[in-house]
Amino acid sequence: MKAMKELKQNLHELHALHGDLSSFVVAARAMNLIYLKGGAMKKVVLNVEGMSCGHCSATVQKALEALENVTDVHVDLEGRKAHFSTDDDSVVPKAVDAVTQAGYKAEPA
Ligand SMILES: [Cu+2]
Repeated sequence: MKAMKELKQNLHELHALHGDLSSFVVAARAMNLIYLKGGAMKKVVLNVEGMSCGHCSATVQKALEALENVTDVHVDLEGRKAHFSTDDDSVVPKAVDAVTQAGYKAEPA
């Protein structure tokens, strides 16, 4: 846990420099997550069929954002695609299921 202690010390110094608690907490969480998981984030693209308006893309967006280990969700209505980041490959079929449950057709691009 020595590395963790050093990480906390570094973050404390960062905090002292910037004096912004919220960004400090966000940075600490992100670093803690990377430290604990040791995994690299991977970008995933799904082909999504059936979206016809902003309401559809918002529905797909929400369905994906509700999943664990999914971040940076971006739904491209015109391009008929959904993009997100994850460090967990098992999330891809779950994402396909979530979009399907929301009423659209999805498959990994
Ligand atoms: Cu729509």
